[in-house]
Amino acid sequence: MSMFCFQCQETSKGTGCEIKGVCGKNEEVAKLQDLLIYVCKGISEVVTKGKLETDALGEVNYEVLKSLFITITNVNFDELAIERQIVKMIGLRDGLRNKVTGTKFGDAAVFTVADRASMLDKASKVGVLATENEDVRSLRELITYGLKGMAAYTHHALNIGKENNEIYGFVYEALAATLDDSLSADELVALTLKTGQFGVAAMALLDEANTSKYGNPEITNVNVGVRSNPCILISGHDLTDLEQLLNQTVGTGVDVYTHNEMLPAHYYPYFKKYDNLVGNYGNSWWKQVSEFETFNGPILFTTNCIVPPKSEEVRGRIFTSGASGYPGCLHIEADSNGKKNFSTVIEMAKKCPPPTEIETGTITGGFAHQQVFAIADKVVDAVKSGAIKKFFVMAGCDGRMKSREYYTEFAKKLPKDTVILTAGCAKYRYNKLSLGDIGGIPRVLDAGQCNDSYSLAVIALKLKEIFALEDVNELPIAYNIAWYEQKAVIVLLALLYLGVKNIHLGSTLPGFLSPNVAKVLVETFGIAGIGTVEDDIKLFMA
Ligand code: SF4
Ligand code: SF3
Repeated sequence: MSMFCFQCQETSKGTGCEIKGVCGKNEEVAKLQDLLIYVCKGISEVVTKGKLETDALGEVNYEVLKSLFITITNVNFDELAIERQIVKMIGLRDGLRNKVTGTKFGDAAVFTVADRASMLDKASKVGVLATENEDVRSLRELITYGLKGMAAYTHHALNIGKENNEIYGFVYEALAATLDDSLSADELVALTLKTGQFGVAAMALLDEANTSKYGNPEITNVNVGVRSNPCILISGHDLTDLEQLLNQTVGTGVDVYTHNEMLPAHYYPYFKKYDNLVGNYGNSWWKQVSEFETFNGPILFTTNCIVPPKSEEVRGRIFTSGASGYPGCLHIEADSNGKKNFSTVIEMAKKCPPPTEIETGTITGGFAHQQVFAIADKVVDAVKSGAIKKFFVMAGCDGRMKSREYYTEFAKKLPKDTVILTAGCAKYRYNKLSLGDIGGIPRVLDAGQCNDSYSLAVIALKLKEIFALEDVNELPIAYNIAWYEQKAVIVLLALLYLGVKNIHLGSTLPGFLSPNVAKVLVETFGIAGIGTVEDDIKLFMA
């Protein structure tokens, strides 16, 4: 076995990628990512044992978040960038460790590597399989993947200038705990739930950051057709990159289109002032293989999901920023003030043909908490009158597996008196269907990006209050969630922490859940997989 990774839903055979990632990640990248996680654990050990105050750790906080983010599925395939990050993190770790005296540290806090070869050698000893007990391994990875998702959201909030030191403190505490052999399985289960608690805090922080800067999302029809100007496609989740790109393209004659998880940017009042923010091009991430060919212009990835480009022509048009990276693609670094210079992207756009139209029409979204509260009376009346029988939370991720067709079928076959609440790229499986509305309330309410699943939780808690219920599980809301990468893991843990039971998770259950850990999730939280569309609808509607 040359590598081992089982962090995402598409892991090979449902058990683990061992030669090359289904995502395209090669052995070197996989191993370097393992080592990057290990050095973050070492830093966490130094911070926790040394009782270092997180509010004095500015750069370290930022780089730990970025390192975790780099290792999320489809974020960064660039060996050199990851190698450089490892070197940087070892330097930061050693700097911190030198401040702590009289404490004995474990290997993660002290190991050294001289070059790429020694990094790869070290990585093969500290990856996922270094933990022999499969239940402990499963819990450690579940926590680590939750932390990766949390780090991504916290990183976005930090880019907007919002921080929460308690989140940093928890990240260090939890990462350090994954090295601690004295912890029992029960203690790790408790830490898993605590990860969910901080997941809620991270999503709330990002929600506050986004809405305080860009306003509250509002009902919006987003154009999916094209204009005839040269153009740039921006993908991923980072709204600050979009803001900077729009400011730099104003008046240049270059149009900007959103892609995949950047679609919800259109819902924010702030972005409506840009005439050259034209619409959304294409569908969810995995369709980029053909859609980037017809887009014709440069593509900027601010985060996941990157699919390795098939042609040199397309690769030459891809740019990355933030935690993302791809070998041979220009990475746009921020300066010390967080400013990014996108002039190379804009100049390339001017020389490219306009996009080829692949569809026309609009998609509707913008149903984050504030917008839903604004129509709350209507929603509550519809529930009371029986016009709406049930809500289905179908948030999460999309993926390329055939089994994902389930979600399109499910949406199509749901009874007409039901409403889908969605967030994340999972929505592309049904957001272009004509599912109609119930008394003016669209049957698909899109809150936004995957982190905006937070809005769906806020809405559920508000409904619980309005209907004066004891328990959030008494609401007519069913949860049929699609997961793919680690942000969906933190969303899931957050929902569990909020007390949501009987979540169905698909299209397959995580390969990193050992039979015993899966049993705990089933028995304690009623977690289940998916079945056939007909059976599941019957079950949910019962
Ligand atoms: Fe495999 Fe997913 Fe890991 Fe990629 S991220 S190597 S597809 S488990
Ligand atoms: Fe999608 Fe990659 Fe998860 Fe933010 S962008 S939800 S998969």
